[in-house]
Amino acid sequence: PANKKLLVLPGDGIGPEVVREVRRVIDWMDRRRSVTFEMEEGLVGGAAIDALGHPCPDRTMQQAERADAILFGSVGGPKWDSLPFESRPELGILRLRKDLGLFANLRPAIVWSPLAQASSLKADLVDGLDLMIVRESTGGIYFGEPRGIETMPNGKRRGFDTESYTEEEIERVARLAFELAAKRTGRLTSVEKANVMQSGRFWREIVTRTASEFPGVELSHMYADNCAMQLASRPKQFDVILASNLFGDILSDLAAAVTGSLGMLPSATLGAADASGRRHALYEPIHGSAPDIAGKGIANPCAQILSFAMLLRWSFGMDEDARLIENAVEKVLAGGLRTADIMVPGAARVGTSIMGEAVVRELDKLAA
Ligand code: NAD
Ligand code: IPM
Ligand code: K
Ligand code: MN
Repeated sequence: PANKKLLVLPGDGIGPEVVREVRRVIDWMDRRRSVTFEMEEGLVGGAAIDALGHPCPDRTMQQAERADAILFGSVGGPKWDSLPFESRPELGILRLRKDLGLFANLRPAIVWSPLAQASSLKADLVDGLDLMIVRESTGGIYFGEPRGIETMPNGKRRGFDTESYTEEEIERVARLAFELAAKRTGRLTSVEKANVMQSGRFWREIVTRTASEFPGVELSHMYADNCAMQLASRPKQFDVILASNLFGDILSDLAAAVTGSLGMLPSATLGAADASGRRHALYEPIHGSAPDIAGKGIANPCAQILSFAMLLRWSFGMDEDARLIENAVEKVLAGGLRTADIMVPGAARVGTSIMGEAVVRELDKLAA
């Protein structure tokens, strides 16, 4: 098969530690000659600030433009916390999303059976859970203008941001969510606060209008606060959840806790397809650089490995290989190996690299 151009951006903290484990999986695929990746590595976040003075240098953007898919780690950390707002490491991921037009952030939350015990909820409430959060990722309060910290005419200071969504921004992410729902169980829950926010009212209006293009999908609306409560108490009622940039960010961390750990959840962030069907896409775990455990070799690499599986499925149509990797991860968990974040009584606690090695061993067995 033709070479697939892959850009790897490990970033900061546990980012490079968990990306290293994906490399094992990529090496394994190379050995099997199932596919050849043309890999390039780039700088982003604090690592890019240290080396080149910018969290997302133009060089990285050029690499990203050329790539067929991007595997992203995580950015940020205490070392860069006192930098001015415009030069923080987090700007790295925000620029990639914005400048590549990656408007739809897909965050599946799946409870792997062996992990039901690790959930913050009772096992029967989550066993078999399989939901997909579609988070808008280039608009809303993350990018709205005006924003800033200023001194008002009365001498007092204020900080402010703007939540704003255009018709097109809502419509394109809604369409993607409807298409996904149509391929799943056909239920879509759109989340906003139409009761208090004008942008929320508008969101509901445009999503409702878009629904007429998808008669097979059952659309319901839910206020974001209620959705948080429902996720934390009866998560299995949901199939696809559609939310703004900010609400989607918060609800997906909540969904992670329900599935067991932030260390398990991958994501895909997709742009629009061009005439030839090519689209920019970035894959990353939903967790951050975890400064509290960075450098200790104990981070869970599963979210990063599963992000690579999503990359194979969404960017390269390699469903079979994606499923193989997912099955290998599930087998490792079922076999009783656990990183600290998903530890349960009776399991064997292991570090990042033992976990990665175990996934490759299971791949060997599954492919034999
Ligand atoms: P975080 O996701 O980094 O960590 C939250 C908690 O989850 C921590 O206790 C951490 O140890 C744990 N955790 C996260 N991933 C884990 C893994 N793979 N295995 C085991 N435990 C894991 O969130 P935070 O602490 O709020 O943020 C830390 C830094 O990361 C900040 O600078 C933040 O801005 C950044 N961040 C970046 C991204 C990204 O790169 N897309 C996402 C979220 C946060
Ligand atoms: C995420 C993170 C980012 C976000 C930050 C680091 C900009 O929390 O990817 O979920 O808020 O989108
Ligand atoms: K991340
Ligand atoms: Mn987040």
